[in-house]
Amino acid sequence: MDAESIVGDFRRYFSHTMARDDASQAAYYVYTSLALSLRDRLVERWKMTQAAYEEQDCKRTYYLSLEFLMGRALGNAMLNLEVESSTADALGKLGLLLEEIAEQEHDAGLGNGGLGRLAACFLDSCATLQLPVMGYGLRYEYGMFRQKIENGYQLEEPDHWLRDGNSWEIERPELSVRIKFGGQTEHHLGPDGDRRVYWKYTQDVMAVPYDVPVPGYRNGTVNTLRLWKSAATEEFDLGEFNAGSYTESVAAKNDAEHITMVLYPNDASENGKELRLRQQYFLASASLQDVLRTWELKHGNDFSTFVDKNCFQLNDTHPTCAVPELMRLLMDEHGLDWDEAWRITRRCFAYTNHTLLPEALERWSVGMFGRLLPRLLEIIYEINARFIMVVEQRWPGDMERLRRMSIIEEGHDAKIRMAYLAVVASFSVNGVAALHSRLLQQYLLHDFYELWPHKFNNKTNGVTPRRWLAASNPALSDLLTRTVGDGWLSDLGKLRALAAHADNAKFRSEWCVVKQKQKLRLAELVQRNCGIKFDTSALFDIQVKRIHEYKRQLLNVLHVIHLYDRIKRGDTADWTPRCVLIGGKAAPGYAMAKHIVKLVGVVGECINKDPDCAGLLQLVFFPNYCVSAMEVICAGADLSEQISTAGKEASGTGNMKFMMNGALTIGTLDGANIEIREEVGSENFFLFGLSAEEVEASRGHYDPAAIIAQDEDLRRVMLLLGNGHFNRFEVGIFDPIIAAIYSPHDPWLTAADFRSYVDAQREVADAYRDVERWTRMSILNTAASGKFSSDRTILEYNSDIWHLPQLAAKSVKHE
Ligand code: 26Q
Repeated sequence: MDAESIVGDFRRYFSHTMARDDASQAAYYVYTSLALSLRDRLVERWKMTQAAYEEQDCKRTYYLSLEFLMGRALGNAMLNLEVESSTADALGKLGLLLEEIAEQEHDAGLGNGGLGRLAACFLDSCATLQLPVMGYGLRYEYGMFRQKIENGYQLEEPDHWLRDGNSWEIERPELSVRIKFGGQTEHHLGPDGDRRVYWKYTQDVMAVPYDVPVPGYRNGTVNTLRLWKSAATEEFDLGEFNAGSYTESVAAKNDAEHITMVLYPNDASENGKELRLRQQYFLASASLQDVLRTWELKHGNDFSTFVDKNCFQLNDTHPTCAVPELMRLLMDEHGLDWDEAWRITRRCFAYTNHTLLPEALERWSVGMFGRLLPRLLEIIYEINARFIMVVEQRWPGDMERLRRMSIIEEGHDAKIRMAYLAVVASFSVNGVAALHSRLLQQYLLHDFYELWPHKFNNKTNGVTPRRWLAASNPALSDLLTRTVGDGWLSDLGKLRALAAHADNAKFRSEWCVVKQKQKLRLAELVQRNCGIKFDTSALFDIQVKRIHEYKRQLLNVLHVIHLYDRIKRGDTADWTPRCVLIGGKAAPGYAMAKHIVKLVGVVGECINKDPDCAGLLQLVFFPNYCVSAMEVICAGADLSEQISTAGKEASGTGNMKFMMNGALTIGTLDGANIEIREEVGSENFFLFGLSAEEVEASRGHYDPAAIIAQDEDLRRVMLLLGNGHFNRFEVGIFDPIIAAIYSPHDPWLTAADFRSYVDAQREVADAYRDVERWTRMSILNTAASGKFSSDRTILEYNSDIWHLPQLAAKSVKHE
């Protein structure tokens, strides 16, 4: 672990494995050599950890997710191995800058946003808490697209992140499994009278696992993320096809390899694509076969203790094919009867819901599902038939309720309701923030809550302070350690002790120095990526997240236009200079989201080149927002925009990253904002907007035209938008946006919250001008952020749902 030995390995990898010399110091090879040197050090701990789990034969949880948004691994590995500063020094002596080397790594962008990043934070916490948890996901060849901006519009570019290789993964072809698609089922009566089902004439695909190490924080534990890649089976190359269909057979090989080719870049809806269902089943089947294969090695066909040793956490409904797949494997492959298989299944699965938006709920067409997965459809029908009997018993004769609760939505094109299937098959159902969990129980899943109240629980999200504080903000971390001592990084509640220092002027000035330093870093990033020089003495006002109407980037822009209007009117007494940064990706098929990106661009262009705005206001769209960008952004933010329509954002997790780094939040009573405000106190949070209940109550009598007519500021903003002030040469491009704001059916109530948003922003501006007050509030935000460590979240998952032992890997070493 000493720097000399790491650098020694590094030199050997560079000169021998990479076969480079000093003349070809292509930065990427330097990075790869360092990554391999560190990986070697993880591998030893990895083997130890797995041996410990094996030896203890402990219960394990499998986190099934279509997305793991891991970002970069190098900095994280160095932090966790505690070799960062010594290695940086040793490399420095070779004339190499660690920061520059680390920049070479491609983000592992295997996720859309919140749900995928949550999975990554959870893995980090599980390893740090020494919990035997393994992630199962897909090894997409192309991760989340790279966002380019051309003429203000988003262009998607494929992100071939594996092109230069991935030093962190280890291929395990010997653990490949076979996945079936298509074909048909045959039901046979065996000699002893029991029914056996055979799924035949299938087109099979191989699943090849790639393991990625997940190191815990300085504790010797290394857990595993296992990612599956699809590959053609041998048959495609050999027999089966006669000479004449050679090309077809090669094409079919291609089909197989397409399954894990690309991540679907939608963070809601765009339902019903067959390839997406293939991906979901591929993940579910490969992962379950993997678990059952290891089970068989030890226990043969004895499944009597299976539920005591295995738990599957479903990250939303995306991997819910695992439910009927486990039933199939237990019955058709292992000979269990229905009741035994069902008893096991419903005690192994736990389901996390991440959305209340009806358009984001997964429903698969029965027809398509049956063609692709005929055996699974039979099983789902049987699960539903038996479930319907339970409902019938609880509410005799209540046909309306039967229809409402059925897993199969009947109709001209019948659909499978995946959320209902997940609820029926799980022993635990959780939302991701207190409000969200309550709304699930009261509305979306109310019938199920009445039937099985004991299944329902809340697990408020969290984020890992290792990445989102220690790695992203070393200057702040140093100050925190100097102030509250060691130990806060694995027990974030310890940050509470900071509060006592908020009244200390010297401490506040140290705090400001750190923030200023991080704002400079962010300003440099903005300059590099956007060509605009931010004024680092201004308020850094930031909204980065997927572009979606419910997140209301539009409301943010309306406020910026209002500020611009004030400047143009000369209403600038007591002005607080502001730099507004908006970033995020739009789903490629989401036209309105793409209009919003364009709007940010043109309004920004108008403001940034207007001399009247100089020193007062800037607005920039940040292209290609991603994990590694957020590491710089969250450290440099003053103000965090969390302004979704109340009741729509399940939790949010960016809000937590900003808070930890000392940003103040302007936000609605939505998702985890409510808990953030509770923790920090209402006086340290800028609240505005309707509550979730008020949002619901407004349905049917929302009149935006009247609101706009009565609010002089909003009327002027809409005038600027409507008269083409920002789009002189592209007439009409914002008509859809204007129409949406004016629509009495606007589900996001943008106009309704404008006044209270602008008023809250006024309070923000006033507070920021009072440096001492602002700094106090900033310190108190970091001090109160302990609850939002994913360590707390994971400890709750473990004590309420998983019940895993915490295994100290190191102790095994000494035995
Ligand atoms: C569904 C069908 C077909 C293709 C894609 C999808 C799909 C993919 C990703 C649907 C949804 C997602 C991602 C959802 C998501 O990120 N939700 C967010 O989850 C966070 C973690 O719990 C919350 O903090 C956010 O509030 C929630 O929006």
